[in-house]
Amino acid sequence: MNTALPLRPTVILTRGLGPLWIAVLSLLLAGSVVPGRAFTSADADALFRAHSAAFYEVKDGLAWFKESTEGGKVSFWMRAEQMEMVLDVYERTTNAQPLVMFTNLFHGFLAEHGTQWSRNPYNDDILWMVIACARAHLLTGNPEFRAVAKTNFDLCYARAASTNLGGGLWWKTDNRSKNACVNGPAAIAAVLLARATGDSAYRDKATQSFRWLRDTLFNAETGRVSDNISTNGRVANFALTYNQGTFVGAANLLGFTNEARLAALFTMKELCKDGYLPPAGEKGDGGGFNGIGVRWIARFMKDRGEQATFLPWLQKNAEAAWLARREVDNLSWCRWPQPTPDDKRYSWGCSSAVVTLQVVPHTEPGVPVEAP
Ligand code: 7K2
Repeated sequence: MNTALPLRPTVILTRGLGPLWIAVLSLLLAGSVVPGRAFTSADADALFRAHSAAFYEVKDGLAWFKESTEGGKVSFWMRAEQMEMVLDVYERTTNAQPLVMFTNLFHGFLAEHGTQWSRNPYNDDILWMVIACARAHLLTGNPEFRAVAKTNFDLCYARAASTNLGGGLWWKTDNRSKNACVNGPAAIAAVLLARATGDSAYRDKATQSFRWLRDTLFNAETGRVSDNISTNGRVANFALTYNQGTFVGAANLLGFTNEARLAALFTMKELCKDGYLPPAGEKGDGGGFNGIGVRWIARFMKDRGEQATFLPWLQKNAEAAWLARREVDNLSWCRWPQPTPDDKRYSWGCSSAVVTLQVVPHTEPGVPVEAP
């Protein structure tokens, strides 16, 4: 046997023991392992297909997402983030279909909001859509996506960046608070734009936004990312999975690996119950928070080889999201492991499960996932 190979604790424990003792020990340890847990890439396909069938609408090459199974249209930022969900599908599959959908959604978005989004007072809204477009450009090379990403990042940064409170970007144009949901996304958007344009000034802006966020809203002992700071200096210290996620994403892209790990650990250990991500309200902004969190934590895990710490936890959530789907149309809501009820569902609330199944590596067939 090659003793240089890393051994699982159970292997170390059972070395040199007779078969009977191994059987007894395995029985004792069985409590920490849930047998048969699995989800496959076909399951990831199925959840996306279900979401598209329920919510994706297209007319004359212009697409949008319905707000709910009963109709309507999702808001600006939920639309941007569900476009990111479509890119997650493309990154996993490299199929042409999600790219066609993204392009239709992009043209649908511009048809409604134009190519300059300064009418929207929320800086975070603009930055989410900048991230979606910059990602799409990096995946396809399409200059149309890069052009709007650049124009809108520039106009947003110009109005949002200020030296008040030590730097960072304002949340809204009324300049009353600086929030994690702007500064994490700004750092991510700027790194992607630096890559897309070759202009290193974007990378400097990314580092500045991230450093301000870290120094102002991040607790370096616990990994908590507090939500925002007001002009009077008061910090609202509630932590949400999407803010943890964009912090992890920005830290990872900029090489702040320790900070990324701490914020990811906080999400896993402090925001989860029994390892499950917090159940979100479906109607408001929260429905897609866990999808955003998982997207960036999974990316960090893969980039930095942190699977030993995070993969069992992420897979536990992915499997729960899959198993929570309802029979009638395969939609899965954002409150797994509870099963998805049969009544009205929201597209944004059903996006977290779709994203999670795309970005978390699927389990090996037949190999159980260990409980975190
Ligand atoms: O208070 C901010 C943010 O700091 C906080 O994390 C979330 C919690 O709420 C708002 S951000 C939500 C807004 C995003 N832009 C568009 C608006 O429609 C939306 O309310 O949910």
